[in-house]
Amino acid sequence: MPAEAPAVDALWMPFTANRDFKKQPRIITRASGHHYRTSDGRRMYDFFSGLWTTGAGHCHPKIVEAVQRQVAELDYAITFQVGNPQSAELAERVAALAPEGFTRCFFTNSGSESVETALKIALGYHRARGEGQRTRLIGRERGYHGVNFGGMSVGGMVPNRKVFSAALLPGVDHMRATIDLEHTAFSRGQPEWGAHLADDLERLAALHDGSNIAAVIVEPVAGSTGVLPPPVGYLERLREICDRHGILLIFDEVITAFGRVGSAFAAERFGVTPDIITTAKGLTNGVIPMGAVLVRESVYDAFMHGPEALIELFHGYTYSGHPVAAAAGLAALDVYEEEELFAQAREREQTFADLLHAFDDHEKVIDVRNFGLMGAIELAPRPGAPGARGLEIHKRCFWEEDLMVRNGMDTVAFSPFFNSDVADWEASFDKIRRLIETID
Ligand code: PXG
Ligand code: PLP
Repeated sequence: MPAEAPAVDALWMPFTANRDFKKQPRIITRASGHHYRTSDGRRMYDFFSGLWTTGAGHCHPKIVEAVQRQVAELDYAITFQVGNPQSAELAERVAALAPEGFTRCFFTNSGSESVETALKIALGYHRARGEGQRTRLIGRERGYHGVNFGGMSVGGMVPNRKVFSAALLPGVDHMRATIDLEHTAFSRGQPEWGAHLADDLERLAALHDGSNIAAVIVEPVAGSTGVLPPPVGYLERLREICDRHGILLIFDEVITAFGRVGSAFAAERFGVTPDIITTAKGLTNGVIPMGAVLVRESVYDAFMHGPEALIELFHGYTYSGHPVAAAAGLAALDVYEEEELFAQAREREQTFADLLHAFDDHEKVIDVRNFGLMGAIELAPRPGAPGARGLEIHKRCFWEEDLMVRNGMDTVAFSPFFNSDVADWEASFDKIRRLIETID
């Protein structure tokens, strides 16, 4: 074990192979800009910018200073029935960045909570409009919507659903995933094939009757299940079908919002406007946990009926609109704007795509996918040991190459900083290529 690594016995690590991890814990002790410092003193390039969170770089002085100032001034204030200036201002700022018509913002503490909130808003919306029969929810295979019961239910991540199957929400269906290597492998950006998969929603509307469906939730670009960009025309078609049947369209933008696809929201980049947007991660550049659910004016308005003394949406978290988190959010939005980081991400995306797709003809690679600053290289599984190659790349990058990358099974994923130095990408991809060549 490295010299300064802490004892990790008491820690139950999230989404981690705990026993394997504890044999040789990978510990980060400091971060600055584009690099981490490990417990054994090595400087490591972060090719995942946190966990899709930290596009502006680590320990940005403006955000650090804003948090320090806020925590000394108003550490916390009761959030139910009483507000604070930071959360009110952040709601305004986020709404101003959002696609036109998104005027209201509900704060949470994570992406998972944003998803639960969005699903509850969808059900409440229909009920408030006298359509309480609209209770069915539609997700998609290979979707990831966090780990709480609603999000797991509409999600399509199999291991996450397997153990908890008895407690998943009833009345949920899934559309097919938008990936099929036979047709989509090595697409640059959006695959040309696959718009017709949106018709799965039309089929479900025919099966259940559209008037029973409350909402459909998708990630505009699926992230954690391996970077799956939407086929050309797919999101547009989903929007049309939702309109035809009065179904709310929820975009889960926990990864894609705040610059990851070179715009404030993927909705803006794709020119498709949903009814509800969930966010988290980049909202504070990852500095303090916080999420936000944005809704169109008409969604909010539907709730604003009945006696004014009564709560319209029976929902909220102790930390909804936490002043320190909101101060981090305000500072992050300032940094994004002042440093034109969304445009910087957009400027770099072609170079990133070129470097990724240089792996297209490698014999161990079965797919390469990209959109904006999201990228994935899918390796052929080692015969009889699916996932082994991916984990080995992650671990050897950490220990031997001073490089942080993430793997999900045999897919190695990349989430670079918006203001990355291209030379760092080149050096990192050289390391990845060497590793892919040397693993069996
Ligand atoms: N929705 C989406 C689209 C996400 O990507 C969540 C909801 C849940 O957010 P929280 O904050 O509750 O984790 C996410 C989170 C990965 C990875 O390996 C991705 C996420 C989380 C952890 C790992 O790509 N996304
Ligand atoms: N469990 C108990 C016993 C609580 O009192 C509360 C909040 O008051 C919660 C759970 C929910 O916590 P949070 O509001 O932080 O999500």
